Amino acid sequence: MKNSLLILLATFCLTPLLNLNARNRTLSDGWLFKKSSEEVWHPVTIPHTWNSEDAMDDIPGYFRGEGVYTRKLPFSQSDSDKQWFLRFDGVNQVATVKVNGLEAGKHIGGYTGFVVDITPFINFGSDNLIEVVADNSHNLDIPPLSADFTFYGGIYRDVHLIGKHPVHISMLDRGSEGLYVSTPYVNDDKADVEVEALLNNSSDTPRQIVLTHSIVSPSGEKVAQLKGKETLAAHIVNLSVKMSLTIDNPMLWHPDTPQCYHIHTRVTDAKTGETLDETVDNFGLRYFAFDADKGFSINGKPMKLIGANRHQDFGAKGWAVDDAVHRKDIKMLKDMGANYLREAHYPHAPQVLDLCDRLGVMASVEIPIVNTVTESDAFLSNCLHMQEEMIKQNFNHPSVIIWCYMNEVLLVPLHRDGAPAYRPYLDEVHRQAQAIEDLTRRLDPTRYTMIPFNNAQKIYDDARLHDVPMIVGWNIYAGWYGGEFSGLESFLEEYRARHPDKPTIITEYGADCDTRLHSASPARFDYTMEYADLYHEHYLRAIKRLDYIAGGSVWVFNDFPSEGRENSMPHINLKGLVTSDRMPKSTYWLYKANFFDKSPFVKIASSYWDNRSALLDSDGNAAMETKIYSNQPRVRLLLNGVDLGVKSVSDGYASFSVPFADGENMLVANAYGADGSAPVATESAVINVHGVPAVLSKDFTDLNVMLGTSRSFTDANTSTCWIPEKAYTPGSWGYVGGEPLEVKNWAGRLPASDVAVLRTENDPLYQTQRVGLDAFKADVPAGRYAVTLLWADLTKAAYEALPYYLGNDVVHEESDDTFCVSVNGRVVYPALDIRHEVGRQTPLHVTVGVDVPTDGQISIDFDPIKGSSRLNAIRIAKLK
Ligand code: GCB
Repeated sequence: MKNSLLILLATFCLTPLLNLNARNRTLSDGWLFKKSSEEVWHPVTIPHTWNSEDAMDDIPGYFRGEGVYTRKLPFSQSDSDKQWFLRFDGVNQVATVKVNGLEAGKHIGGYTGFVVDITPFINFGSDNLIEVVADNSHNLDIPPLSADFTFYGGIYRDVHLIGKHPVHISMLDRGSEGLYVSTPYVNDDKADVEVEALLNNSSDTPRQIVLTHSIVSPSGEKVAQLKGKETLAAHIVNLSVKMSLTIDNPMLWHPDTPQCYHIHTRVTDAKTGETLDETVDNFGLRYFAFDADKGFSINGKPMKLIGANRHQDFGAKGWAVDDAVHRKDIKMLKDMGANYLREAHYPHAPQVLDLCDRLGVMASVEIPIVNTVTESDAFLSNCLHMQEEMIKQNFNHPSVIIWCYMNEVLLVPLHRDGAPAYRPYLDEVHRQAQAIEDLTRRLDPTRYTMIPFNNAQKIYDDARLHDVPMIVGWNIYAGWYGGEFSGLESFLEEYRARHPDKPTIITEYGADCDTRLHSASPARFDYTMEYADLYHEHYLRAIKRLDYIAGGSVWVFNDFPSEGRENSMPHINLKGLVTSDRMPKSTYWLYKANFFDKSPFVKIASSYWDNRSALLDSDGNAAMETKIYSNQPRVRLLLNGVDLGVKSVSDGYASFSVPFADGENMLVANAYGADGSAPVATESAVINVHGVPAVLSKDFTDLNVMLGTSRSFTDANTSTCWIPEKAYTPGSWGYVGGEPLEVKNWAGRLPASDVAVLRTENDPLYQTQRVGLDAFKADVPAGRYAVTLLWADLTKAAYEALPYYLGNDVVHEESDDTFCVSVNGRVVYPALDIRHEVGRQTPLHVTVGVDVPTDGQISIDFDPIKGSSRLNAIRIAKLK
């Protein structure tokens, strides 16, 4: 380490940028790929993953092993005067890079970038063969060992080819840019800034250079030029050159004013003035603090951190997404009014934090230690390596305020409380945490550190983990995995009584919801939008109210793939504020109504649900509770031109009972300011309601009913909306006898089974059942009908406990129920045993034609032969 000889502070003229980085280009095309065990190569484009299909199919598991990528890369003779690097932004999870058959570099860890110097392996004047062997196998020495997300394999982020003059700003410090700007002291009046550059000279001769940092303020004013002369010895790597300056009256970075200073660093030849290398970067000046009583403050003012966790996938692409996805997400988060992002559970693509800097989103970034650790030095050493890469690669981002590690690390302790190895295991976790903490504080004393715990106070106390990080994060799911919403507050109170001095964030909270499922009587684990709305309304109120909570990050911004999950949409964790292809759910609008303050905003809840079906009441309407979200104090709702009144908005919403008519409905929501009668924001939605009368008239077309449930479900492909069951009464329709299928987990009864149903996308249609019913009857006008009966056996062969998926310990009772099914006296199945007919978890459909010559009844009768009768759903369509 060496300080610069000469530091020159001056105003200066910014020379036009030579942009030597033009030699920096991505290598996305021209790659061939095959799994190691395969013979045939396939052309692919980077970003790429080999798991986009098998992570979503019906076959449990996905390929975790080795894949090989190759590509030709020509270099001319004239290229030989440069040093050549490949930069990989992310390869999951071990990568071996070969050039012309020789190993040029190896990297462990799927979420941080790395750089390989390929110069010594290049044949200049010819084609070269680049080969990357990627391996996403489970590896006890590499985190994550287990987690609730799919570990997609492959080169799933960009690859860059970079050519540099032999004298250059280093690329060889843990994948960083070789330039670290830190801001050890900032207040409203002045900011101390330290700049460290790492320099390399790969040539055989020493070189005299001038290192210049030109700093420009956010408003474009030249602030300073730092200059130093250096002699770079031959073959020197990572020579550290530090300079510092003080900026008076700094323009502070803040989520509302995300203004960055700009630094242009140049290495020039001391004699000729030739530019040998240069780079540009941003940094920001801000000061912030976490306090155990007062929460978070930035630039001296309190601010609640409000935002979400994010995973890095999109729709069917898995992790192999391009830039646009990252940009869209951060933009959507900011537009929701959020000021905070937790990159979960690993560092995301570099573009994410660039955008956080520019849009004003504060971030915490973490390495992927999740659920458990391996008690080995090899594991710890990989963790330390990752933490160092993460910090160095993201060092200059003003958006980063927290370095994080070890998510819920005691969720799956390798040894149970009371076992002899329990205490040594906790000591080992503590040792590893302390080592990562010490490294973090040494590398970056300007930011906070955090460990997110799962809600099990005792084990974290036993492990003394509270003592290690500067902030404790709590992942709390009271009211989802079990208990009541109010469990949130009682949990936090208990914790605060034990650890009154620890700054705290709610790092996770959320409830799964499937935009296809709705209910007028929402319940825990029904996956309906309405239950998630209630959950978030409660949590949001608490987070706003509790001053000592620094903030909260919703689990999770986007629905994301988790291969082992089974629920209403298998392989997907559905707790997103937006779907996996980024359609906002109503919870997204709830947050926007509470936190977005740039312009007046109003939104009708679930307006995407524009094809509904519902039972008509005696007035011929289908009344549905409808929330209107707004950041304004009052909202008015009009239905088909009729004024439903003005209501005050509280905590971001007002609720209306809307008497939807059968057919097309026009909803118009107007938002008003505190005074004034003209709306300041308006939104309209057309909602088609397929009204189902209690008494089926000759105009009726079809009746689609799910049994054993109060949910309604829309088939996304056909827009058919299935409504909940009701009991039969003479003149009407419905079931006779029976009970909803009883599904239980450790926390009590669940409203639906979460067994994945194979060969269908419409799992919810089959995941509820009426057991022991005698009949389903419909009194119908004369005509010809098609009656379709739908079943699936909801027992499961074997289940593997997923630690993070606490709903998955459902008791699946084996049944070999056998029953006779007849329609209007005609036997359809003399002895139906669903599982023997089609297998477990598999849909069974049968459609029966029924002629009703005069007004009468369709009666589907069930006679048990062994055990109980069952029915999952029924469709009665009038054909003639
Ligand atoms: C958690 C984990 C996260 C899971 C989430 C869930 O506590 O940290 O990885 O995805 O719960 O949805 O269960």
